[in-house]
Amino acid sequence: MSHAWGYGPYNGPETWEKGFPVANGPRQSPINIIPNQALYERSLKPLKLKYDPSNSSSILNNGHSFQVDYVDDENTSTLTAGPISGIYRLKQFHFHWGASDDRGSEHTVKGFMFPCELHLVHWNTKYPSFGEAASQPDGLAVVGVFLKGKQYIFENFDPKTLLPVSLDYWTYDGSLTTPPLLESVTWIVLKEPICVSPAQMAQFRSLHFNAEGEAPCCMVDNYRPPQPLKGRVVRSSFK
Ligand code: 1SD
Ligand code: ZN
Repeated sequence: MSHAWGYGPYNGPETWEKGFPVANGPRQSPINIIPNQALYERSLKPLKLKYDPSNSSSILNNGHSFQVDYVDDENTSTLTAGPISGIYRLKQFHFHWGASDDRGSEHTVKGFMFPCELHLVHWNTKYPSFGEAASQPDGLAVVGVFLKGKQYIFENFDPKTLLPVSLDYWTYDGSLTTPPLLESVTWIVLKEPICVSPAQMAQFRSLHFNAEGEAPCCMVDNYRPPQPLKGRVVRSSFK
């Protein structure tokens, strides 16, 4: 394996606590969302997403997922309002998915797993860089979008095309879902899934975890299962 941590039997989520004790911390992600236990809060504002497609810079297989990176030296692609204050800049987006359609999302809704989950990762510009923001309690904001089968294809790199019609969301204080599992994320999970075709899911599953020259190992099941809520409240922007 080219990475110490991964999603296999010997380096998967159950083993991460050895290298990263915060795996058992008070605000870990993902979680199971139980809609009728979420607290509707009228004061939760609509999300404002402003994305400039010309900021996308590269697409890569990072060994855990595939990821599209954005240039983030100016406030050109940003997330504001919603549950956060200040300006958060888009850094990258990536996906988590299963080997088959019955699993793959990290967040679950009433125990239901979607085949795939998109994460749009933003950092708080009150800190000097993504790296510094990533260890602050209000450093990151990740928008999670569920993907379900089986209707149409999205082909544009404009992240806005990856969003559903409704921006109704659940929000809670959580963490990165991969090591180092830092507890720095305001999670914003959209209620409405977007649709993806079986052909496109097949393309995700045809990616490889391994580096060139290593034994081929399909990139599937790259999700962390839900973690204990530990008294946290999930709030919703909708009734
Ligand atoms: O899994 C990603 C990881 O690849 C990296 O993007 C990190 C941010 O530095 O975020 C996690 S996640 O919590 O967005 N899944
Ligand atoms: Zn993620």
